[in-house]
Amino acid sequence: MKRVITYGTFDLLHYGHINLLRRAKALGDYLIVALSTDEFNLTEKNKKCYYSYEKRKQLLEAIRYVDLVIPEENWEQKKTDIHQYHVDIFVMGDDWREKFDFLKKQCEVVYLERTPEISTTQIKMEIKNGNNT
Ligand code: C2G
Repeated sequence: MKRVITYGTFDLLHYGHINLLRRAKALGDYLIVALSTDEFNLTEKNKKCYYSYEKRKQLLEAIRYVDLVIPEENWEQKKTDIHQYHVDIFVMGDDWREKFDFLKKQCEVVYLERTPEISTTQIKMEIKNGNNT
């Protein structure tokens, strides 16, 4: 069984996230999503989430591509996660290209092309401006 892991906030879940999760799962048989906690988002990523960790976790667990959701509490846990969960492939969107190449010693590292023209920030802005696509 090939095990894949990816990390993120996944706030205001959108089709860019789904595209990423679908392609990540297609690389293996079991997909783990390490979901950024509210505290990690606030203190380390300067992100105030619209949905709480529990609600974001509930949404991710409802996605057919996702097999397990674990908390992402700090930047340093990736090496331990890869070991603890016997991960074969680490996947991130290519906005993170090269940032996690240090993990290549432990597993395959794959950067997938981001879906253009959609982001949580953009959704928030369009709602604020009253635009609907
Ligand atoms: N993503 C994408 N296309 C988009 C938006 C996001 O492919 N239009 C991908 C990102 O590249 C990332 C994943 O979806 O791989 C989750 O995106 P975010 O929730 O924005 O995650 P991020 O804030 O980048 O957190 O330790 C790593 C961090 O937790 C990543």
